[in-house]
Amino acid sequence: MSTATDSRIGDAIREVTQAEVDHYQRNGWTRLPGLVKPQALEVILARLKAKMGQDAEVEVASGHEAKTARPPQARALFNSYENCARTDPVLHDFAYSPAMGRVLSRCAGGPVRAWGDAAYVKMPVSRAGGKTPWHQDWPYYPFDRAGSLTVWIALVDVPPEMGPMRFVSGSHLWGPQGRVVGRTDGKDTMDILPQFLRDKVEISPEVGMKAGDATVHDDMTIHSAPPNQTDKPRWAYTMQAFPADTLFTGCPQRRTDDLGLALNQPLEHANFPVLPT
Ligand SMILES: O=C(O)CCC(=O)C(=O)O
Repeated sequence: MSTATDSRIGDAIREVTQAEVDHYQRNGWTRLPGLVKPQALEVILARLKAKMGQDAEVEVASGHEAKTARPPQARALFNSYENCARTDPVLHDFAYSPAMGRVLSRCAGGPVRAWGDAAYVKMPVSRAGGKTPWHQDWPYYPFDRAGSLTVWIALVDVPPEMGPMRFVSGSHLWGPQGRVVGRTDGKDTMDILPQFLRDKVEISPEVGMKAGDATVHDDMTIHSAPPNQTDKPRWAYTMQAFPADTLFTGCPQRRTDDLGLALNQPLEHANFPVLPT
């Protein structure tokens, strides 16, 4: 499907350091400056723009998710292109490369299965873009244990005014704190946290990112992003994974609904391969 030249795109991802892994495991997030080399960013951005348009004006979904629309509250946060790698061989070689597998499995502390990739483009406030509310990712997933994680790669420079993500350090150890998407009262995770946890909240500094810089966060870590106050879309590419031996809980989820997964068994399905390392 892909050529030898294409498959080298994964080589553009550097190794994580032990200090970065330690920071991730202690805080539930870490920064990975210069994770992806510029040449690969250009290729990725060009392939996303070919589908979404130069200004990300078109939303795209591939694979299983294409059957179900994203909830309106989620659509307000970004214009997205879900599961790009399922149909794009070059993006597949990037997201499912051993180098990407090593980043995710070293942070997770063991083998991981792919959950999926996506482009998330936060539109400027002037084009109806909003903030990303404080939330956890994990409460939406059909996993019997914690440990799923996300690598978030800036495809363009993301200065503070463009809305880089912020994390609540240590909150990956606080357990699930509720589902925010779907609430109708406008409250987010920070609003509904019990007071004893709110007293412990320590928010990561708001640091601008250069194109190619990345963060990794545990999907239990509470995180958010301010609105994009610039006049340019904030292009980001994400890849998610979860511990390979996680068992399926049967919780409804558009990514797993109707796949025929067996309750209380590993998510052994072509959509969720164990990532090579
Ligand atoms: O890009 C953002 O503003 C937030 C992304 C996010 O919540 C995630 O990748 O889990």
